[in-house]
This record gives sequence, C-alpha cells and structure tokens, in this order.
Amino acid sequence: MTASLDDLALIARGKVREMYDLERVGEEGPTLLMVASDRISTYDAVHPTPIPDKGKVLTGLSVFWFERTEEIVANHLVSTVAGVPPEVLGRALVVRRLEMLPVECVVRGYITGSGWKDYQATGSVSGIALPQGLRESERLPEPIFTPSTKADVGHDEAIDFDGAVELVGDRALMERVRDASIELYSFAAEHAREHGVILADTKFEFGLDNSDPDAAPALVLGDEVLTPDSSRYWPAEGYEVGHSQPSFDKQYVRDWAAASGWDKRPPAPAIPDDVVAGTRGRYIEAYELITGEPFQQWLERTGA
Ligand code: Q0Z
Repeated sequence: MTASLDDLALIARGKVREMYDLERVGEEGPTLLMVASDRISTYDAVHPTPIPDKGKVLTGLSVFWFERTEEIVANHLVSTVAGVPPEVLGRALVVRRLEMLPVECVVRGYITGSGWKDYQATGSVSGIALPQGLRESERLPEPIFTPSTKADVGHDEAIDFDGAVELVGDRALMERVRDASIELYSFAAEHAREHGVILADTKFEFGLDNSDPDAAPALVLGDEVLTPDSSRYWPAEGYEVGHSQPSFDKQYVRDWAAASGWDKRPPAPAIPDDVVAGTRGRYIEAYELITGEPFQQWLERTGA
C-alpha cells in the first residue's frame, strides 16, 4: 500500500523541491521520497507562477542519467513508481537514504558564471590555474573540479580541493568523488553535444550508504543529476565565445523579467501565460533532445 503525500514527514524543503521520509525500510535500508515541483526560480527568487510539467521533466532527466551512469558510480535511485504516492507520480523518486558529504561537487567544462568572475580576478578557479587569455564562455582545455561549501542560507562558497578534503575528512574518498564527478560530466557533456546541447557545467552531490553494518560505507551519487536546475545547458546553435550564453530552459523568463523592469530582488513577479508556455516547451524540448524519446513516454512509464 502506497502512502499519500499528506501522511509523510517533510524532512527538507528547497526552493523548488521537497524531501519526505518514507517509513518503509526495504531491502536497501531506509528510503526517502524526493519530489520535484513545477516552481521556477530566476536570479535566486522563486516566481509565484508554476511551469506545468517542469517537475516531471527534471525527474525524467535525472532518471535518464542515473540509468546511464551506473557503471561510473552507484546512485541512490530505488524506484520511479513503487512507493511513489499517486499525486506525485512522474515527479518523485524513491531514493536510498545516504549520509551526504558536506560539499557541492561542481564540474566546469566552460568558463562562465562565478568561474568566469574568479578567473578574471585571479587567473584561477578553486585553486586551479587556467591558461591566460580565456574569453567568456570558452571551452576549457579539460573539465575542472571546483567544489563549494553547502550553505544553509545564501550562496555556496568556492573552496579548493584541499578545502573539500578538510570538510570531508578523507583525502582518498575526496579523490574518488573528484574523479567520479569529472567522469560523469565528461560522459554527459559528450552525449549532450551529440544531441545539439552544450553542458557548460554541473553540480553533483554524493553520500555514503551505511545501510550494511558489515560492509564498508559505499560512495553513492545522490540528489538530482544533470538536470537544467543543477546544470547550465546551452543551445549549441548560436554558441559563441566572448559573451554570456542564453540558458536553454530559463532564457524566456529572464528576457521577459529584464524587459519588465523587475529589479531582480524578491518577491519575483508572476510570469505571463505566453512566457510560461514558451518555457514549458523549452523544458520538454530539452527532455526530448537529451533522451531521444517523446516526453509522453516518461509520463506513460510512470503512470503520471
Ligand atoms: C538531499 C534536498 C530536496 C531539499 C538531503 N539520498 C539522500 N539521503 C539523504 N539526504 C539527501 C539525499 Cl538525496 C538529501 N538534499 C537536498 C533535496 C529538497 C533538499 F529534494 N538534502
């Protein structure tokens, strides 16, 4: 018997997602329910207007990547249907409960965002010296691992690799996390590029599975993976170095917000219907380009 969402204990709430405790302890130990909403944020503020199907697109994309990266590293996905309350089918996952590592594992293949700011100021990012003369949005000679702290409120703070080792308390483990992060990014960026999309950078979160008291804790990939909310995806068409690139998914909202005169401080304004529709179309287009299947198939597979 599957519980209703109302019967579950909310254990964490993000800007656009919720995490619930699933009482049921199965074969794989304690589990959680990770629920993606249709909420959208721009400039760190959540708009009052949802984007229909956004939560389902992001959940389907996470599953696509979890299923294709199991050989690189184990992940926390347990089920997309069994144990998922009917009202959140298609936008929720049953996941193994992990002991999360206290670092955000950012990998960058292109120089943009805070990495571009740091590079302009210092010539390096997270303690990694980069070639001189890079231009904004340029592809890096190789992907770099640029960890950050997990701030409860406000912005994550960039740290170097030794800072991440200190937070995690285990250098050998942190080396495995870095190597897995770079392999995951490289795999996904190559796949995306073959489908007309540039994966500029992304963020992973790892944890340890302690559910077997007789085994060593296993390193497991958690959270959402390689979604437009945890990554920068750019359309390959029109990509050009020397300036910032439009976001694959959020550019309609950002362009509208800029023209609306909103000063980018909370509260974020309601989004007009045509911008909602265009943005929903971009999310579905991203799903279909990256996975190569109609979004409808995700809805059907999950009974959404
Ligand atoms: C993920 C987050 C969300 C708010 C905790 N497998 C796991 N085991 C233990 N903890 C987590 C996970 Cl994924 C975990 N977050 C981030 C997700 C809503 C915060 F859906 N926090």
